[in-house]
Amino acid sequence: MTIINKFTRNKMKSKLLTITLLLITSVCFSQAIEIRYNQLGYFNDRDKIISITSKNSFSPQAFTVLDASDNVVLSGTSETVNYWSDSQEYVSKADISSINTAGAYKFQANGLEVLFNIGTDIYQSISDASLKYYYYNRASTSISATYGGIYARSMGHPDTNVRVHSSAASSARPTNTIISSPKGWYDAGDYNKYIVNSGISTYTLLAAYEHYETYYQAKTINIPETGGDLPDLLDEIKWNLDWMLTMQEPLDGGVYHKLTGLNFSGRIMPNNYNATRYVIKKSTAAALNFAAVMAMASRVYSNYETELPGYSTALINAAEAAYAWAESNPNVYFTNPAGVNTGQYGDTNVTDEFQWAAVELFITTGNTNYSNDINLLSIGNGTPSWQYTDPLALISMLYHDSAFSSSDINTAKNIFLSTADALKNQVDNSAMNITMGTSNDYVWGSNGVASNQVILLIRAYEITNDSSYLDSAYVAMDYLLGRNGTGYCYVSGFGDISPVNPHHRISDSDGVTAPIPGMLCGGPNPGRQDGCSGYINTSKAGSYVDSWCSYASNEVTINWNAPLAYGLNALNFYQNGASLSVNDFDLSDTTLTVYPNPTQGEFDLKSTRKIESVTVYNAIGKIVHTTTSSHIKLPNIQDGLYFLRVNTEDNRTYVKKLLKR
Ligand code: G3I
Ligand code: 9MR
Repeated sequence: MTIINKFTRNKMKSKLLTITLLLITSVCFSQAIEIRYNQLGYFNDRDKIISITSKNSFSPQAFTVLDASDNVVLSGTSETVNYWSDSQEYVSKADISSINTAGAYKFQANGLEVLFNIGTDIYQSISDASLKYYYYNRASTSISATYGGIYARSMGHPDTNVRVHSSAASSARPTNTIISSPKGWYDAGDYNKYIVNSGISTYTLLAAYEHYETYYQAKTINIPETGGDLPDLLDEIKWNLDWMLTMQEPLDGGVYHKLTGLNFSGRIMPNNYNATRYVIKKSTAAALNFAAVMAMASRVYSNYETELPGYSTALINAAEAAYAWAESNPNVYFTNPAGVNTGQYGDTNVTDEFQWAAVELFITTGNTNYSNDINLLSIGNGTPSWQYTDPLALISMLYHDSAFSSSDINTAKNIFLSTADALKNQVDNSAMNITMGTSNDYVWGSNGVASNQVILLIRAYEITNDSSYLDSAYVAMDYLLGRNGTGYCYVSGFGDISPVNPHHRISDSDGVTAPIPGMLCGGPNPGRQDGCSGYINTSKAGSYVDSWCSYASNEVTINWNAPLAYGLNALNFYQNGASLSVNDFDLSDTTLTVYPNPTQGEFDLKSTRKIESVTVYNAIGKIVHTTTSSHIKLPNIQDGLYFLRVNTEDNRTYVKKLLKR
């Protein structure tokens, strides 16, 4: 009896132990599984991927998607589990692309639930915020509550009293000469201004404008210049161009590498920073970045000669002088002079900067001196960065293809597409379905890499018309917004979990709990050069920590936000009016007239050709009306800018601007 009792007790004990173990295992197991998703949501009629991840291998998971009324709209099982070495995790894909009705949804798997949206406007406010960041990062101005809300602050750095550092001295400007070098954007979390990094950042924003002009003509971001003569984005870019222009020494055309104090400042607001600031040493890289950006800006602002008389000419003159300086000083590589400890942005290979500047100068001037300097064989593929600008040359060439011979364009296309193809393949076939990981992508500022890869896919779509590139670009953007190795949406103020302690001095010291929204943090960086504690893990895609301490993974900069802004706005544009491509515009056509224009809603089209159909688009490219009549009544459309696409019987297409007010 005793034995039986003992036996029974032991049996019960072991049963209890088994149940406990099972429970522990299942709890651990369920906790070990995570759902990684685009926390901003998914677009109607685009691919929608949710990734189920775990440190341990697991079986494909049953999942359910419910709508806002808890009706099951989709249930299924996730796909084959694959190992993703970059985050040292196992991943299984849940494809929910078949849901195409806008609304709020729940995704459930393994006892977990996440909420997400589907719609057409999911990137509306984040795309605005990604641009507004530049306003918040302006030097030499206060931010008023009208434009900055709770982020209003006093003016920092007038920069009207800047000294020429001994490393930058010339006979015309000896050491300690005082020059004025106001405006510009602070580079990042620090308060310094660096020409090289301004180069790619300003290029990327100018490219966004050049490639999607109609979209940006209508985009307002509530800055002091809003409502003025220029589109907001061009006003914002001009704030930085005006500063860059002051960095050129007028006599010789050389360009100072940076404007900084001798050291990084403490954790203070910009108006409390009183250290002397210097322009420091000219460099070839600075001259060439400057030349490329000024040349490009000259052609973009040439459309605003009435509003800014002489500006475009001043820009191209500055570009040519800087290029000439670089040709005479081809290998002045920048390193910090003794006693200067701010960011270096050093580069000992400027072949790519030369090519980029030559391309931009040739496109703008048509001068064969510049095309003679273009050597396509020296231009490489890959993802652009502040240090590697060949891809920028390719992007500009391929956009302005008519300026080049068809054989050069073919060569450029092949180089460019070799990268885009690798990225597309990575989206299709990597365990996580993202672009990252084809080369050394997890560097300081890896989120800048991921954002630039989205641009490459978008441009590949534009130059080939192959929509599979665009499809990949939409999926690739998920990485920055939550479907990644950490589960963070890396843009401050957006998503369910996003950086709250970015290495951004203003956000750190302004007394407002929430960081300035719309800032993309640097992202995973296994180099972990800041030595901070708290990194999520040490894997390539997991080396991230949301702490002030971590300038190597959690700083924000103008060169990472620019490709984010380009990508978000471009994807927004394609979603809401893909058929309106800027290449379609012929605003100069005079055989077609629209009157009255501005209109109150009723207007006529007159043409020497027979009009077959008319499509009316709003400013973001969304169709608001189609008709075959040339007398159009739209009294109920909102005031603002519209575009009319007019097809004539002889198969011509014209696009006209229309202002309703
Ligand atoms: O050039 C080498 C390359 O040859 C080598 O293969 C590779 C191996 O990792 O390293 C390359 O150098 C890296 C360099 O960036 C160029 O990519 C360094 O390791 C890396 O530490 C360096 O990081 C830069 C960082 O400053 C430190 O200099 C970042 O790209 C750059 O974005 C960052 O910029 C700072 C500014 O200095 C100051 N303002 C804030 C800004 C953002 O944190
Ligand atoms: O704050 C600085 C950041 O903007 C730079 O990107 C980073 C790397 O150059 O350096 C940061 O400053 C740190 C300095 O290098 C070392 N001491 C701590 C500083 C941050 O608090």
